[in-house]
Amino acid sequence: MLLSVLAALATLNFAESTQCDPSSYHQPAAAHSAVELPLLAGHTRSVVEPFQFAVVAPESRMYTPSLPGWHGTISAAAIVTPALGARFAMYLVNASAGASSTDGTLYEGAPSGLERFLYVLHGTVFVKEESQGERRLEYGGFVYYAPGEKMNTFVGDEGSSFVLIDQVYAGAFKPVSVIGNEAEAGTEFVPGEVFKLRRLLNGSDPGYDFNIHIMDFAPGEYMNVKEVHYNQHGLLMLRGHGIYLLGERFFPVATGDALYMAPFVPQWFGALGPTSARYFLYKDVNTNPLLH
Ligand code: UGY
Ligand code: MN
Repeated sequence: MLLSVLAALATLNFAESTQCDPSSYHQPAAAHSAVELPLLAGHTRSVVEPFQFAVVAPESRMYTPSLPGWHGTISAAAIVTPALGARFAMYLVNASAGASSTDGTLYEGAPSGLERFLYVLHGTVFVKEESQGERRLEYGGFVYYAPGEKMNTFVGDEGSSFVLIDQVYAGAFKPVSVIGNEAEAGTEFVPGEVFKLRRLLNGSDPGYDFNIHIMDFAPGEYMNVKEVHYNQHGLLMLRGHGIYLLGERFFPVATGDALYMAPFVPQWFGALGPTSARYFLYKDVNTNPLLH
């Protein structure tokens, strides 16, 4: 009985698909328009292979109402922490007006040598730094607090959100704090590659032990090098979609997905779809590979 019902359903589906109007094949815009498929119960695209890589899709993120050293209404999803094998922490943070991290280096239990990078996704964040005074950051605005810097950060708007990177400094210099906006960072071509690069925290200064880049791909562009390197990455898809090679597997990724790549994980990205793709990328640099 069950078999005959399934057979009847299969015939029905086949009959429907053969009735598809062939003229619609000539409507690429409709064919490409974003279709929000309802999520299947119990299904997530998130995949975590500790000490190798993680793809954390929005539907599986867990937000907690606290973040060490922060006050006010805040909720943070820890995407990357040392529990995964990483040497840094990457959080996605939602915050309300009035939330703040003041003198963050002084909070109880803060590791000595804490350095921090904050990149604004929505809303307004005010930051205060000794030499540059108070600055207002909106989308694309960022601050790097060097180790020992007072981390005065105040959230200005309801519904603000940002990416936060915390790390314990492993370099041998005294790096300086930086405040800026990605719009002020010139785009660069990387020899042998097609993507465009913007350096927010510039690792060509040996004082910094990580860099932050924004990488842009036009539709159809892909990385030339199938990279394997000793450095780790934290990544947030800011725009578009594509396919990421992690280890030996390919993962479709889209705006909002967050990734971790451990040292030596083979990695490659291709931008698929009709729009350009952009991602935010953390990479640890300038440390002695023998020691880290
Ligand atoms: O600089 C990098 O390592 C960068 N090209 N990696 C990546 O995009 N996965
Ligand atoms: Mn890389």
